[in-house]
Amino acid sequence: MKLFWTPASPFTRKVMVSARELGLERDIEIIPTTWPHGWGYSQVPLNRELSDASPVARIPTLITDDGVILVDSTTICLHLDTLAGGNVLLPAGTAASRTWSLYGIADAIIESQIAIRAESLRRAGARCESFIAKHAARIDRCFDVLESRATELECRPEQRPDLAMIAAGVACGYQDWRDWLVDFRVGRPRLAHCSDVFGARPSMQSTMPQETPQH
Ligand SMILES: N[C@@H](CCC(=O)N[C@@H](CS)C(=O)NCC(=O)O)C(=O)O
Repeated sequence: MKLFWTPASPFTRKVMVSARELGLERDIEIIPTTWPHGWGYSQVPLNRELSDASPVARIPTLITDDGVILVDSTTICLHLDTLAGGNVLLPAGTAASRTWSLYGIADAIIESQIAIRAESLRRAGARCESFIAKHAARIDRCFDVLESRATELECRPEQRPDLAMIAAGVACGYQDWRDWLVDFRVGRPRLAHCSDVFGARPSMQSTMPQETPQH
C-alpha cells in the first residue's frame, strides 16, 4: 500500500495511529507530499502522483495493493481494519453505533481545526473572523461532549483503542500542538487524563505532528 502523507495532517495521523495499533505500519509505503501554505485558500501545485491518482487531491490518500484509491481517512482506517481481520478497531454489530457516535464528534473537531488552519493561512485582513469563530465554537461544544462521555473512551493502557479513541486522541493532540488553538484541558479533566494516557502510546508517540516542509 502507498499512503500520501504529511507530518502535520491530523487526518493522516489518524490513519498512521490506526495502522500502528493494527500492526500494519510496515505494509505502508509513505509518500511524503509538500503543500505550499497557499493550499488553504487557492489551487497549489501538487505532488504529480497524488493528483494523477485522486481527483480529490487531499491528504491522506491510500493506494491499496490492488491499486484501489481511497481518498478519505475514515475509509482508509476501515480498509486497514478489514486487512487486520475486521472489527478490531470497531465492535461488531450494532454496538458499533456508539463508537461511530463518538468518532463523528471527534472527527468534526478535526474538520474544524483544519478549517481554522486553512482560513488562518490567508493574510491578516483577508481572514473571515466569523468563520473562524464558528469553527472554534463547534470545537468547544464537541470537546464538552467528549468530556461528558469520557468514560466511553477506551484510553486505558491495557485496552486496545477503538476508532473513536484514536480520533479523539488525535483531535486532542492537534489542539495541544497548534498554539493558536485554545487549551481544551481547561474544565475538562477527564478528557485531559484520557488524552495524556492515550498520548503515551507508541502509536501516538511515533506520530507526533510536525510542520509540513514547504519544499
Ligand atoms: N475528510 C477528509 C479530509 C482530508 C483533508 O481535509 N485533508 C487536508 C489536510 S489535513 C487536505 O489535504 N487539504 C488540502 C485541500 O483541501 O486542498 C479525510 O478524512 O481524509
